[in-house]
Amino acid sequence: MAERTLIIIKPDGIQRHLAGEIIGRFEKKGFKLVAAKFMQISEELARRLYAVHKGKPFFEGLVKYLSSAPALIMVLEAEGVIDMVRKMLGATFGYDAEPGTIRGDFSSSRGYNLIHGADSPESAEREIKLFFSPDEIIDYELADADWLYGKND
Ligand code: IDP
Ligand code: MG
Repeated sequence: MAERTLIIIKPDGIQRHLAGEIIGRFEKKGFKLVAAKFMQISEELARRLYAVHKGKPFFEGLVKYLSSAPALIMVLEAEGVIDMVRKMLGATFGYDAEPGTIRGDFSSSRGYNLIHGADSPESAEREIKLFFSPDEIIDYELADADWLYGKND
């Protein structure tokens, strides 16, 4: 099985009608969608997701933001997907993120940066478990896998 990562289109991404745009980028890149869930994240779950930031000045605002309205949570699969997704997100603050990245193209904000992506294999494993049970993650083949992941060496 190829590497998996967890992404969340945060409440501002849904409210600003950017979900299709964001998913489209990952689809076109060739990542395999293996799980998806649309839900309003509870405050408690937001606290667990962002536990590493507990105590920081922005923590309470972050929890409130993430749990304020529905979000779209997805698991994407591909070799190297964790780092590729992080590059596609761009820097944390919208105003710092490079054009061409999701945050760079669509966010001018500090904290309201549209999307979350796990930052390491350990985070990905932990975060996927927070949102999905094993039977909610679908194992299947993409018909164009040879073209998507082909090697010419
Ligand atoms: P990341 O999402 O790029 O991994 P982290 O540093 O892990 O960034 O921060 C988690 C989330 O917390 C960010 O995506 C952003 O929404 C929010 N955040 C981080 N730093 C600040 C801040 O200084 N002010 C407000 N919100 C922040
Ligand atoms: Mg982070």
